Amino acid sequence: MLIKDRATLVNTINKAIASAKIADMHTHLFSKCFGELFLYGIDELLTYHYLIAETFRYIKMPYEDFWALSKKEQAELVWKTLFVENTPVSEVTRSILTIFKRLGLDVNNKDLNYYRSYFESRDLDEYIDQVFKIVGLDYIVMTNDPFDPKEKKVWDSGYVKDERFKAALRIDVLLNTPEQAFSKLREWGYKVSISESRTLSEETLSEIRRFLGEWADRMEALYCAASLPPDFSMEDGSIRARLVNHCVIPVCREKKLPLGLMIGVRRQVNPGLKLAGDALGRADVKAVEYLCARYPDVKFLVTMLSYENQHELIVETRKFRNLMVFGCWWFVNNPSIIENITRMRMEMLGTSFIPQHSDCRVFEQLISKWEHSKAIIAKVLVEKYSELIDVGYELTEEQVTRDVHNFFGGNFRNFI
Ligand code: FIX
Ligand code: ZN
Repeated sequence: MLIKDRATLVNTINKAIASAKIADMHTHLFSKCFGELFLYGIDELLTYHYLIAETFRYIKMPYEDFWALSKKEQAELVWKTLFVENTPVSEVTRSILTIFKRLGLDVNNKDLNYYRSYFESRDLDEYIDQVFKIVGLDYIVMTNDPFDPKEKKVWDSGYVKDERFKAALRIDVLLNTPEQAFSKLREWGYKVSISESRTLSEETLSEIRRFLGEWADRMEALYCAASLPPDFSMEDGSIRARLVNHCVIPVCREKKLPLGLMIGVRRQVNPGLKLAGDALGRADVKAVEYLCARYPDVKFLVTMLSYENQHELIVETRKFRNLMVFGCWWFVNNPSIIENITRMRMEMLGTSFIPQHSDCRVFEQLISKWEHSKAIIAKVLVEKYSELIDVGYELTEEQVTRDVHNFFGGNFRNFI
């Protein structure tokens, strides 16, 4: 069916978005079998590290005193500070209101216990179905770290496969703190060591490949991933670069797994804030170029944290078919920036990219993160398609539906 006017265009885009089966390719959510790692409910929502960082903009309490509070008390303080004493206009505070609205709650009630009683009465299985349905999710991808003791315990015993929660093998510890990783690996029976001259023996490299391969199989990982600092380089002779070249790349190639690189995070610039204490820095896209050019038979999923890196990453993506740019990560996951990045990507990549992932840590955030992103992506699509219609291009509903479905899942599925 031909789209002739703007009203039909808007309607077609909205319908296509509503019918898309979303693949959320990077989250920090866990399936039910991970027990306490499955975070949901109002107290978890309010103690999300994005909200804690904002709370400290207003309160004078020393960091230690805040961390000494129970989770419920922390949530109460965040609530009072950001939702009662101040206006929730920031993206992450607005997100809480979106969640309330979609779940049919009163967004004006100031009594936290009103919300608590709603969340406490949820049956988890029904709730997972309900939220997946509200969002239009097919599946989400977890972040699975074999070096996390709480998580490893579940993989060792008690893991129950749930098709809605797929795995991604996360290797930050190996690449960013190799000494720490090696000592754990030795504990688990892998013969690895770093010599005094900081060389890695053939046996060590082979044992690390064995470790990665075993965990990728065990998790049935869709991809392997790491977050990296702004000074990430493949040409600095570092242990990290050697591990990537000699272990990570060969395993990704053998197992046909893309390598996800999330570049630009400066961890713990303010340790007092704990998880909320990370910042960012502008990185050098040359590391991405090096990998894509040197390993054309390996696929790379890349996102960058600094706003300043976004344009050059798009240019790299135009140069390499084995590179897929994804999402608006963390500090660039704000409406004004998402809009700009999405527009820039469409202008230089057409529809061959993954516009969003959610990065959720708390289950209900799926609702707000996707609702907000859908609205912005729809806005950019209206603008871009209108330009085609204005020159007399015959745009069809089928075309729009295909493009939208690719954006929200198809491009990820095809790439991996
Ligand atoms: O490294 C990551 O995957 C980041 O997304 C997290 O470390 C970060 O804390 C976060 O939650 C950002 O959204
Ligand atoms: Zn993340």
